[in-house]
Amino acid sequence: MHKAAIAPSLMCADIFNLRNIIDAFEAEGIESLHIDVMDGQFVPNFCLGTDYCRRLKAGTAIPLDIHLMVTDPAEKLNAFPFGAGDIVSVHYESAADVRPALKNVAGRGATPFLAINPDTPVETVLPFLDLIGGVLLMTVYPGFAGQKMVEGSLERITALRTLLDDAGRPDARIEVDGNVNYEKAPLMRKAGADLFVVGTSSVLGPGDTGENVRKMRALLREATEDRS
Ligand code: S6P
Ligand code: MG
Repeated sequence: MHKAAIAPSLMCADIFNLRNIIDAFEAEGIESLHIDVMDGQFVPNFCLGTDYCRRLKAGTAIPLDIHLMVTDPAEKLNAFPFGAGDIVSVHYESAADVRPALKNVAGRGATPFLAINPDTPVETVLPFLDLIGGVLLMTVYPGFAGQKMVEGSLERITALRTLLDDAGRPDARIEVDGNVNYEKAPLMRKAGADLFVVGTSSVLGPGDTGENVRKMRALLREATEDRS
């Protein structure tokens, strides 16, 4: 079992206070910064981009967790700065064949994850297991922060964990994204999630960012003890 890791979603961070927020994440040992990239085509919204990632790379050593919600990611990947230590997620639904994009990510030393939408069966990941370090399981429909978790998401995490273990990939991580609040995160952990994207529902919601991270860590620690 992997250590539970936290990836705050920076689309939810107040841009006028971003430096202080990143400082708090550094102080709390945050494992990665989740960057939502949207092209207005794969999802009906536009979001963070290449220059934003570049500025982050220059301003912090925290690795990036780039979540590409763009059509035909293989053609767009080269515009993004990433490398060893970073994770890049490519949506299964974003191209006829996402293998070239996953290979591009691995070729540049980063860890490719396959992202799947709430309606995509978890079995879809099986043919990609030779290429990926983990699966980004969407627990909301991609495009917007502040949504409610899609029903059945906890069962999907359990099913995916079993599938990965049975396929000989207990090392493959499960990342959950969407409505990861203080109540659901422990349940997601018990179901088998390892990497938690946190936004308006928890760490980047009301309250002190550092305290919020510590609260989330304590809950995940407790859930991990129950799971093992
Ligand atoms: C949604 C995006 C997510 C959100 C995150 C927000 O398309 O991929 O990463 O930013 O889910 O968190 P919350 O707590 O507002 O759902
Ligand atoms: Mg995301």
